[in-house]
Amino acid sequence: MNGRLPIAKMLAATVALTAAISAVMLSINWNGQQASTAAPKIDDLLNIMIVLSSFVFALVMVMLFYALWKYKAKPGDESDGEPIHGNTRLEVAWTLIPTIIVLFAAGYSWVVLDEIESKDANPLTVDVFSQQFAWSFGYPGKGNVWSQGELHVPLGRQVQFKMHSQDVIHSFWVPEWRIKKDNVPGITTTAIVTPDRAGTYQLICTELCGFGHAAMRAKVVVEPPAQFRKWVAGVKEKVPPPYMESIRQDTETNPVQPVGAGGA
Ligand SMILES: [Cu+2]
Repeated sequence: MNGRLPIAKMLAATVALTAAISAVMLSINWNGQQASTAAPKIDDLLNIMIVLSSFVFALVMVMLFYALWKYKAKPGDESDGEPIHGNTRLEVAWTLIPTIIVLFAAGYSWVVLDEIESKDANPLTVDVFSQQFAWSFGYPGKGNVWSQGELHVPLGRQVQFKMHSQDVIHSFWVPEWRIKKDNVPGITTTAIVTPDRAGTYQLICTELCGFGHAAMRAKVVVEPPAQFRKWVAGVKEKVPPPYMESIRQDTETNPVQPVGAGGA
C-alpha cells in the first residue's frame, strides 16, 4: 500500500454514517406495541444490535468506497496490482473489533435472556395444546378447565406456559409479548410471560405446520385478575383425556417410559 491511510478521517466518516443509518433504522417501530415486561428489554436489545450492525456496515462501506476512489486504475493501465504480503496491524484490527462486538452481543443477550426467563414465586401455569390447526388451553390450577381457541390471562401476573403438541412442530407467538416458543411433540417446552397491558391480542402459529398453518390463530385476552377469575370460573369444559395423555407421554417431564412400544 502506498502512503498512510487517513485513519482519522475514515473513522469520522464511519461514525457519521453509523449515526445516519441508525437514525433511519431506529425511527421504525419494528416490533409493534409492547404488552409484556419482556418487550422493552427485547426491543432495547434489537436497537443495540441495529446500531452495531449499522457500524459494521458503515465501516465496510467507508473502506470500500475509499479503496474504489483512491486505488482506481488510470485509463489504459493494464498492469497488475501491487503484491501485498500481510499487514499485521490490519489483521489484528479485523480480528479484534469483530471479537469485541460478538462477545459484547453475546454477553448482553445472555443478561436479557436471564432477566426475561427468571421465574416469579407464584406464576399461573397454563397448558398450551397445539394441533393442526388449532390452539387450546388448559388451566391445571383451576380444575383443568379447557378453553378452545381463546386464551385468557390475568394482567400483571407471571404466566408459565407449558406447551404440548399433538402432532407436528408448531410455534407459539404473541407479537406484543415478543416471546416465541416451539411446541414439539413428545417434549414440554416452557415460555414465561408477564403481560403488563390489558387488551385483546392474537396468538399466531409461527412454524409452518401444514395446509392450514396461516389460519392457525387464537384470541388472547389480557384482563384484570378479577375479570380473569370470573372468566375461568365460567369455563365448564375439562381438558379431554387425549390431551392429558399428551402431557403424560412427554418423555422430558416423564423420563421413565416404556421404550419402543409400537416400534418406529
Ligand atoms: Cu401450527
